[in-house]
Amino acid sequence: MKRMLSGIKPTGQLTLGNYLGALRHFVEYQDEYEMFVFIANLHCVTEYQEPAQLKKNLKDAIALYLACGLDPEKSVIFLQTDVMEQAQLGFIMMCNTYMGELNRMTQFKDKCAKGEKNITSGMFVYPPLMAADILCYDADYVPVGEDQKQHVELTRDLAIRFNNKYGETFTVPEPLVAKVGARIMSLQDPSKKMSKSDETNKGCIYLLDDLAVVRKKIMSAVTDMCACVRYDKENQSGISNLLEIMSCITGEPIDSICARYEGKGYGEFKKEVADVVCEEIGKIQARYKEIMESGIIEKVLEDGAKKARYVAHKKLDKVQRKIGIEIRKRS
Ligand code: ATP
Ligand code: LTN
Repeated sequence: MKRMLSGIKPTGQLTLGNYLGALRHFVEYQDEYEMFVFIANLHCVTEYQEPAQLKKNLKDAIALYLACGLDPEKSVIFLQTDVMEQAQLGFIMMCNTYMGELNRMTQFKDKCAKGEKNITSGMFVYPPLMAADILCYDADYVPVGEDQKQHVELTRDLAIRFNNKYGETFTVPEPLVAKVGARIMSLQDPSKKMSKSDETNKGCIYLLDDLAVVRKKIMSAVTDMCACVRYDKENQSGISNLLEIMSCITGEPIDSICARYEGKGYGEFKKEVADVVCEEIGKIQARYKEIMESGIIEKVLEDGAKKARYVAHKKLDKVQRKIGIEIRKRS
């Protein structure tokens, strides 16, 4: 069975973008692949997070993983910091990554271009840690949203470089980016990705938003003057985004939705999008509540960490022997 791995970094509450671009696919794939899914809590602290809030976000994220349908019987679900091997391999990967490569990472370049002050060195070396997360488990595939593809591509380069230098060690992973829903845009500024760190909050739907708030955000989503429900990302980016959201959730092809709305107004269309999104999120929230009350989260994480550690430990041992920094086998 091929192996798949992915992670989410809950620096805020999980969003509809995280769900449609990533989480939903983890659930779909868990029957077909050996699935490893974790919370990237080390990646979270590359920027300051208020500790109590971060702790809450981490727990909510695990509960949402389960509420969206990840099944601990089928998938290994764990916290990045519960498997120290990942951070240790992360350092070794940093030693095999060139500064020039990290300078070219879009996420880092965007931060510099925005003139962000005090970018940490942890942020700069974020990609080799992500590479270690993936390579520790010999993942064949990494399902991610569009914005993370470049990091997985760097991981491939690092794996190939290491294999060439030290002999066959790592599986070279492939990014899996869905055709629809890989980049859900902000409802207020459809030229930007829907992001947890949205300052206004109005353009981003959080999975734990009150349903009345979700409806309001969709009804006030930015559209255009064309008065025609059409998929045209260039000229009608707001409507195209809503079409993608609806198609992702219902499975109805975008063309067919457009055909149903011929001659009809945006109000009616938005109302259906709001109904569809509220129904989907409502189901997730009901399960989230049950999970939070059940107290199963700690047990899921403990079991997940055990299984993940077993795999990562063996891989790190192999790497350390290959590069010559280990004399005796670790127990
Ligand atoms: P931020 O929004 O603060 O930039 P993020 O949501 O991109 O953070 P993660 O939570 O780690 O960061 O992302 C988890 C997964 O969700 C990644 O695979 C990412 O590509 C995907 N993802 C995030 N936002 C979107 C979006 N708007 N549309 C589709 N996929 C997304
Ligand atoms: N960088 C990713 C989160 C992440 C990840 C990973 C995703 C950390 N390690 C390994 C896939 C595989 C993000 O910001 N979304």
